[in-house]
Amino acid sequence: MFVDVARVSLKAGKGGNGAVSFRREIYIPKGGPDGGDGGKGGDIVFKADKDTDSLIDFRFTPIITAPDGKNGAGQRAAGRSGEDLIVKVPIGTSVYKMQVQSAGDRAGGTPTESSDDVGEAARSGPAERLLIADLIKDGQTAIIAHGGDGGFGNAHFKSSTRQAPLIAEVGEPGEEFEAELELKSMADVGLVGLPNAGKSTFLSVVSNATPEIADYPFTTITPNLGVATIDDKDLLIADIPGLIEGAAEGKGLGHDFLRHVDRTAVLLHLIDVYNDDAGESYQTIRKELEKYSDLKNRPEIVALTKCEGVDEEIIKMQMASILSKNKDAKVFAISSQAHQGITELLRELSAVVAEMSFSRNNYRLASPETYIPDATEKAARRADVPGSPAYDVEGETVRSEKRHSAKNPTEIPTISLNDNTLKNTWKVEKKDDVFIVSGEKIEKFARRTDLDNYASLNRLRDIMKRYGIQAELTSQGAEPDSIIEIAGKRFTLVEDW
Ligand SMILES: Nc1nc2c(ncn2[C@@H]2O[C@H](COP(=O)(O)OP(=O)(O)OP(=O)(O)O)[C@@H](O)[C@H]2O)c(=O)[nH]1
Ligand SMILES: [Mg+2]
Repeated sequence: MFVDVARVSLKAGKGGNGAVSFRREIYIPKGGPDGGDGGKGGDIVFKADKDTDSLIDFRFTPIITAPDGKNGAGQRAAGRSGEDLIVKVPIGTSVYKMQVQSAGDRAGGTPTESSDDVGEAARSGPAERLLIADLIKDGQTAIIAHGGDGGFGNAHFKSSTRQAPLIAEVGEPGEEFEAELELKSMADVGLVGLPNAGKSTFLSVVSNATPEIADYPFTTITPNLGVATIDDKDLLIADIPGLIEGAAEGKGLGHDFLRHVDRTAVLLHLIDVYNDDAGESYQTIRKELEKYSDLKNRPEIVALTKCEGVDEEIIKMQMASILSKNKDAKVFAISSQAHQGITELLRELSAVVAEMSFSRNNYRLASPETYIPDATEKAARRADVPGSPAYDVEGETVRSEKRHSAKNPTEIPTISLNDNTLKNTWKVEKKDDVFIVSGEKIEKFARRTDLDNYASLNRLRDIMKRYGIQAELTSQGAEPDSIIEIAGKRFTLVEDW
């Protein structure tokens, strides 16, 4: 079975908790803190693979989970990281994160990935698709869901004023969300036309493909791919089911399969020379293409098919009819059966493909505006979060040389001041009687805070003070016993209330 769309639930690994532990040695009664860090949760990584050609596996495994990181232990023993889970997908797979805006969503708050949120949101609003990766080259990888960072053990929190820290962080939860996968073929040329126009026959004549061919409409129900060679150049051609008037509204086989010509450099629009009016046929298909994304702007070549033995006059009349609808149309007359005009047509297609190669990668991406870094680069970007000096909070020495180290240090992009400033920003909003604090960095701290550990919670309160959040809360009327919520975690403004 050919499957080109699939829904999956993804859950990356949770980070392990940091340990609270003190050194015990025979002659040293009061050893220093030696609690090790929790291990990072496993990422879910998608990898484009040339030997995978359908998304069918996702129908059988709709839930994908990466392993959690292990907790840290005494003697600075770091917890083992959860292993990344590599999932193979066909080349041409676009991955969309389903984002659900819940009715009472916090304005401007960064979307959170906790399971509660997904559940709440699923009840309230329609999902929006956000493109998060587009895997178009064999071997290309992308981290689709990030594992949570491990929490720091108390060995990290030793400072002159805090000789015996009881603080350790909990591990962050891994990202968890629903994703939609869409397979869009990587063809150079896309065949479009009414049913029975001769699309599959053309493919069978110019390539190694052996599609089904018959004298009735809708012979083709799933896309066929074939490689044609012209002047030593290969052209990957996609043959799809025929379109009819109203396809966009679901008539015939609908128009969803147009996704398989969505990345092509050029469309080859085939029209049966025996149609009553080739211009009308041309217009019908053009209207359907217009209703499907930006395909209407794709370079197009038109060819009248089945022209062997047809009167020159009739061919001219049909061509004129097409030109009356689009004076710039490039129209060929061919016969797949008699091999007439095929070479010239392939040559023209090849020229357009070559011409388009400059801007082509745009077409090949699911969304040209979206730049999607691959896994290595993303890992490098994450080097920004805990571990970089920006993460450190005054008075606290947080060491984390190894954390998120990029595989190739030369690839680490420069992180501009703006990025960090943005991460440091926060805001306070009052909803009912709860003060909700949002902001990338403060939420990250909160996620790593163990609310059951008073020392950890006080550290979070300290950080809020340093960020000026405490002052803002007070000015907005927060009392010592007011409830503060950050990243879904709730606690009182001041201890013991
Ligand atoms: N005489 C003649 N018949 C042709 C030629 N090309 C295709 N045909 C016939 O046209 C009919 C339809 O051909 P297909 O290739 O199945 O058409 P299609 O566009 O793929 O049709 P769908 O898959 O239903 O959309 C078949 O009976 C073919 O034999 C040609 O060059 N000359
Ligand atoms: Mg066909």
